[in-house]
Amino acid sequence: MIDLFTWTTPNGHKIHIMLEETGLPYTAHGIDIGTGEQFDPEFLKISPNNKIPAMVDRDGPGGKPYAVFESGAMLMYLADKTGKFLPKETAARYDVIQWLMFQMGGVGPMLGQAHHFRAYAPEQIPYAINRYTNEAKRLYGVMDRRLAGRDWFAGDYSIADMAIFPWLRSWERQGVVLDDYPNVKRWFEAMNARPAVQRGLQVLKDRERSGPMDAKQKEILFGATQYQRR
Ligand SMILES: N[C@@H](CCC(=O)N[C@@H](CS)C(=O)NCC(=O)O)C(=O)O
Repeated sequence: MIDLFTWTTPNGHKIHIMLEETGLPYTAHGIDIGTGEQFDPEFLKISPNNKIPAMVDRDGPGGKPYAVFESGAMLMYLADKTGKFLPKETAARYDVIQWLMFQMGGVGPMLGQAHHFRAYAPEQIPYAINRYTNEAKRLYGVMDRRLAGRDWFAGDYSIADMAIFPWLRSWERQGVVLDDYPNVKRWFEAMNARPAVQRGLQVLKDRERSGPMDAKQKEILFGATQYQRR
């Protein structure tokens, strides 16, 4: 049994999708990052960077509980545990890992910043908006070229696809027009059509924030609470 500590955000959705695709039994525990639950000392023991997702595999290596944080590491752990969505053969395996790392180091942070400066920043800063919107568009271009003549990012459907997809769901808020990237759009629609992806997106949906972030939530995520020394 996996105890998953998560929320309804792109990094959470990656793991929901993987757990649904593999069929591993799991319980999703909501960590409401808008109310500061990510700073609970018990949560910090398994997620020292105060971010979701994190998990405890009650049946980890050697039959002992094992905790994992960082969604890329969690995807690799779950893939190795089940033997699914990450090939064993070296070249095929590293093809997937490269595109997983591209998501972790590029797509997530850069699209996140585009979203932040376009939607959440208290002032509209043209330099920041242009910088991250341009970077978002550049990354969509990289993905569009990669997906030309391919169904998936690296060989068969893999954890790389699961990692990238949730970040592209908010393309409008990143200043991107999906129609400008036809290969990404085709892949996105194929992802969206997968039943396990649809189930993954429903996890904790009833607790999802409705409407814009309020001042208290912004303070917790971007203000003094975030930078308090613990
Ligand atoms: N590199 C981390 C990023 C995780 C992350 O940024 N999580 C966000 C939600 S998508 C979060 O928990 N934010 C709460 C906070 O920063 O306090 C991963 O991929 O797991």
